[in-house]
Parts: sequence; structure tokens; C-alpha cells
Amino acid sequence: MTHEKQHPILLDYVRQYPLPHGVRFTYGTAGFRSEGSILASTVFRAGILAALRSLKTGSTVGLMLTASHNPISDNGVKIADPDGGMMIQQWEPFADALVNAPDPEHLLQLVIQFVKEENIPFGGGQSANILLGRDTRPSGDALLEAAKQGINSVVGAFAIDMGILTTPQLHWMVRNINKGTRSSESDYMEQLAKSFRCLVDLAPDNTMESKLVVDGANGVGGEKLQQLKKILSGLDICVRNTGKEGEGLLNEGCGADYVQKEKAIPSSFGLDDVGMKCASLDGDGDRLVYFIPSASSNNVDLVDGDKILTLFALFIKEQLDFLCNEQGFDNKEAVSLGVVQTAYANGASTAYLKKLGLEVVLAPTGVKYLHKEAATFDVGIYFEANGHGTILFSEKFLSHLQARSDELSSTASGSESHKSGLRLLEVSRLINQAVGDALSGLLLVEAVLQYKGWSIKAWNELYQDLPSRQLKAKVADRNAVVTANAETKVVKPPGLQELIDEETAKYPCGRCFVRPSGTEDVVRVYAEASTQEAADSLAQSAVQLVDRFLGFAGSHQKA
Ligand code: NG1
Ligand code: ZN
Repeated sequence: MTHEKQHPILLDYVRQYPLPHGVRFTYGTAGFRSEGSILASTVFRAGILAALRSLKTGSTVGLMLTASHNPISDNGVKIADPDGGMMIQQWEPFADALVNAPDPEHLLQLVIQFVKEENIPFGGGQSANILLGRDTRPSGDALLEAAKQGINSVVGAFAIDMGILTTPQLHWMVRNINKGTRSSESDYMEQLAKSFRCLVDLAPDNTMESKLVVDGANGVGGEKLQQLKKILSGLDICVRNTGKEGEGLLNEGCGADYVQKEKAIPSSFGLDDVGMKCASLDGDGDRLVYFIPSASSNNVDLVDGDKILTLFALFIKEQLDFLCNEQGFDNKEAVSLGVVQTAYANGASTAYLKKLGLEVVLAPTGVKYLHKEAATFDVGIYFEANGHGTILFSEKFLSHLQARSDELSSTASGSESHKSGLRLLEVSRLINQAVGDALSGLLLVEAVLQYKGWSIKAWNELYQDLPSRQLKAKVADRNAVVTANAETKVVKPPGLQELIDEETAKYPCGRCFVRPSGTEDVVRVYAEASTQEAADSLAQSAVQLVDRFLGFAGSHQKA
């Protein structure tokens, strides 16, 4: 039997989506990303990939179209696994091979071979369900059609269009559908609003600055926050850059990435906002940073992902202490609390967390790595400095917590330990268990600030960031840089790390590392030191070393 006969629909569809010339796509830190105009074949093939993943797992999976904080002309595609996390990494090489297969025949061969190797029930009457989500990018409509066609080309696969969503909303839906719990968008909104309300009700009666001004990056996050606002009580939120006509372009001069990297106020913010508590989301609503516009020039005091992590860690640790210090919590010793960061975490944050007695684990860049590490704890908190992260609770710990809270509600109702148990349970319902989520993160920040009675200024002063600098080096082949130890050491090309170390040693509190980006064709350079001038100079020297070893291939830019 020919391949064509085995999979009659597949080939017909594939031919409608020819591969663009001279481009190679890789499933990087966050799926496939590129100019939106050349992504149709990639997205079509990602549809096939998602269908195979659903067939293999016998569960619903997700396919999200987004390029997060990238410019509006870019787009991308990534797959959410049945538990709501990122697609398992073992499938990434197949994903790469599939989207780069030079012609339909090769593609079919690949699929047949993979189906056999992975024992995927294909063509035997099994069905596959794929939830589709997209952000607000104009190329999203056409790419959605490509994804649907890819899914339809697989026998028994069904695409369910969930409309325009934040990335974490789609992941949340996939997770809930597979758990058999409520999974619609209004369920999501209601869950967030309800848990936030409960947390605020469980907080001491503190007066605090409740006004919050949010930069929505002119993307989907701002739009959804407006929606959420309608059912939220106890918060005074003003959303700017919601993406409405005339408000500006997606991620242009605004959004969490811009605010974090440039340390500049986003568009539509001005003198009236000086000193205010402000927050910024990224283009697909999975990153969150806070900031205080400062009186001088265009600058902000940045309250980044490391500080959000620190705030959450302080709160969770305090609640666990209340709970565990109470006699009768049988699992006292067994509760493990860990925090996960990347090498981009500011050294001052890591030092602060360690001083609190917390276990700090370093993972490579990309939430798929951090998530995996965090899941090894009863309570694992992970954040990238750029504001992407969440808190994971193990099922085992949650059932202990539930049992303990039930018990306390009859023996010590209203006690601090009872309230702590209830607070932790609400945090697990509020904060997205699938992926980092700017909306639920924002509500948890607000609930914790309210609990502590802290202003953003008080929160920001927990520790002072060490000055840092990020640069990008354009090189001929970024993959010539190979790293180890959670990307803190270069192992290839040989000799480069030694010279970086030599340079770093010249600076007090110096720290520096280089790594190939997973989303852009650059090598990223990060440096930290005791003064801004020193951090800048260390980063510059590292860029020059990268150039020397890898060959300069264009102008270098700020991160
Ligand atoms: P790369 O391009 O691999 O550095 C960037 C961010 C990651 C992550 C991904 C996905 C930095 C330094 N890197 O990855 O943290 O957010 O994009 O969006 O911010
Ligand atoms: Zn994002």
C-alpha cells in the first residue's frame, strides 16, 4: 500500500502549505517563532503535531498562536500538553523535523515512522481534540486556518476554536478539561475573582494604596483584564494600552518586556503616574512586572519577576510556618518549599532568598525548565526575572492541606493556623497551576500586599538590585555556543569561558554569562557588577569575546 493510500487526506492538505525557501524553524524556548507572513506551513504542521500528541496521550491538548512580547509582525505556535504544561521535550526533535520536512513525501515518511516508534494509535477510530487559542496579532486569523487544516488532515482529529485568549488561559483550559473540572473562559474569570476575594477577606484589615495602573501592552492581556475587572471587587484598577483602536501597537514602546529591559515608562504613562503603583503585562498575558514611574526623565523603578517571586516566597513561607508550628500538623517535616530561578535572576534576589533559608534552584532559561524543577517540591515557586512564573502545589500537599483545614475548622476555627491553611488553598486556586499567568499573578501580588499592608515602595525596598546589563551579539551561528550548569558556563567554543572568567574577576560583585537565545538569532550576554558603569563595561567586554570566538555578524544591540 502506498503512503498516499494509508493517509489520503494528509497529503492533499500538505501540498497547500509549501515550505518557505531558505528558512529553518526550531522549537525554541517557547515554540516556533518567526515573521507571521512565513509561518503558515509551520503552523499547519504544528496542527499535525498537536493531533498526534492528542492521539498519543488520549487527552485534549492545546495549540496557541502567539509571539508573546515580539513585534506585531511576528507570530508563533506552541503546543500545550494535557496537564496544561508545555509539550514534553522528547517530542521537540520530531517537531523540528516535521516543520522542516522539505516536501510532502518526506513529511509523510516522518509521520509514519514516528507513529510507529511512539506507538501512536493512528487511523484506528481514536479521536484527537485540540483547543486552539490565539493572541491579537493580525496574522493570527490566517494562521488559525492553517492550524485547523493541519488538524483536519489527521484522521479523527478535531479542532475547537476557543477564540482570542491569553496564553495562560488556553493552558488553564486544557488542564481543566483533562481534569474534568470547569474550563470555560467565564469559569476562569470567576475562579480568579472568587479566590482573590477570599484571600482579601482572610487578610488583616490593612489600609493600603489600592489604586493600580496597568499597561496591557496593547495586547490580549489588557483586554482580558478589563473583562475581569467587571467582576472584581476590592481593587481599583485602571488599564491603559488595552489595544483599542488608536491606543498604539502591540508591544511597541510598552509591555512587560519593554519595561523590564529598557527600564522605561510605557507609552500612555506620564507625569500623573509618577510614584504610582503600576504593572505591565506582555503581549500574550503570561509575563508581569511592576514598576514605579520616577520623577526624573523617562525612568522607572523596576519591580521585576525576582521581586514578585520574593514577595510570594515570603508570604508562602509565613503561611507554612503558621500552619506547621501548630501542633498536630503531621506532615510538618515533609513540606518542602523551593524556589527556582534562572541565571538572569539578579544576584541580590538570590542572596536575599537564601538568607530567608529557602532552597534556591537554578534552571536554564525557558519556563519549561523552571516548571519541571518547581514541580519537584510540595510548593515550588518559579519566576524568570522578566516576570514569567507561577507557584506549583503538589497534589499530595493539597490533599493534606485540605484535610488539615477541615480539621481545624472544627477544632480551631478562625485561628491563625486555620486561616493559613485556607489562604494556601486559595492561592493554589488563584495562581495558574499550568503556566505563568500575568492576570492571576497580579491578583496574588495585590492580595499579598494587602495582607502585608505594604505599598509598592515598601515591597521594592526588600532588597536592592545589583546593577546589570543585557546585550545581544549577532554572530554567524549562535548554536556554536554550548553551555552547561544552567547556562552559567560556556563549554563550547573552548577557551571562551576562561576569558569571560578572567574579565569578570576584574569587577567587584562581577557575574557574567553568555548563551544562545532560544527565540532570536543572537547570543545573549548578561553582566552584573557593583555599579552600572562596571556592569556595562563587563557586558561590552563579553560581547567582544563572543565576537572574537564566533565572528562578528552585524551590529550589536541592547537587549
Ligand atoms: P531567549 O530568547 O531564549 O532568551 C526569551 C526570554 C526567556 C523566555 C523566552 C520565551 C530573556 C533573557 N529570555 O528567551 O526568559 O521568556 O524568551 O518568551 O528574557
Ligand atoms: Zn509572553
